[in-house]
Amino acid sequence: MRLFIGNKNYSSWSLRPWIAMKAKGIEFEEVLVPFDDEGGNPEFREFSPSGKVPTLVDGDLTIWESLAILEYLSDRFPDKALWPQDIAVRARARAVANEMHGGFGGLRSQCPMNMRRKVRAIGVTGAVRRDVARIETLWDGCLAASGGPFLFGEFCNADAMFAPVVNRLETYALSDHEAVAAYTGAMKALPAWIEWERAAIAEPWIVPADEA
Ligand SMILES: N[C@@H](CCC(=O)N[C@@H](CS)C(=O)NCC(=O)O)C(=O)O
Repeated sequence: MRLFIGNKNYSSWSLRPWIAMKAKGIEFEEVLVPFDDEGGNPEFREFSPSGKVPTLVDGDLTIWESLAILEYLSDRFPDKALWPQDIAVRARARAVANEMHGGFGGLRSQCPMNMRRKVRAIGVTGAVRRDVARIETLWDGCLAASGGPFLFGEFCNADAMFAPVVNRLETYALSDHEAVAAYTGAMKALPAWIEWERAAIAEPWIVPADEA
């Protein structure tokens, strides 16, 4: 299996399936194709029907869209518990993963993931503040119900979807909620997170549009 990803410093969508596969011990070959301009990279079209990363290639099958990749991995590796076992808990995990995939536009557009950026607050709009408040409520509720350390207990696809948000809330100093601190600690202690962050910091590429 090959996972095509973009710059580790900036490509939040790429981080999602990458961290899920690493955290769950799924073997894959990583193919990093960096963004060469603000509009992405025309080379992405060579392996991705949408022209975007991440894209997973498994034999003859090509899957794009981060959440579809995570769903495929769950089907392909049922023993890896990429979604919670219990049907009701799994439904909630899917709801929060979908909420992340389709929402939080204010936070996503104004506070790009940037693994190498030093912690520093920036002026943000009400849209970002509303996104952060919703994330605090969501993480707090999930952690209280599951007992942590991840949203539904053990790391699952919902955590993969929120992994880049951990960086955003921290690097732009957006929250001092205790649930955010606890979840950030759990995420950043994952060997997979540490491996990604280390590689991201060592990258040479700067994308000015993502340097908020
Ligand atoms: N909805 C897609 C979003 C993918 C996406 O926007 N990826 C960015 C990199 S993080 C990209 O490939 N941008 C290049 C472009 O838009 O041309 C997913 O969930 O995978």
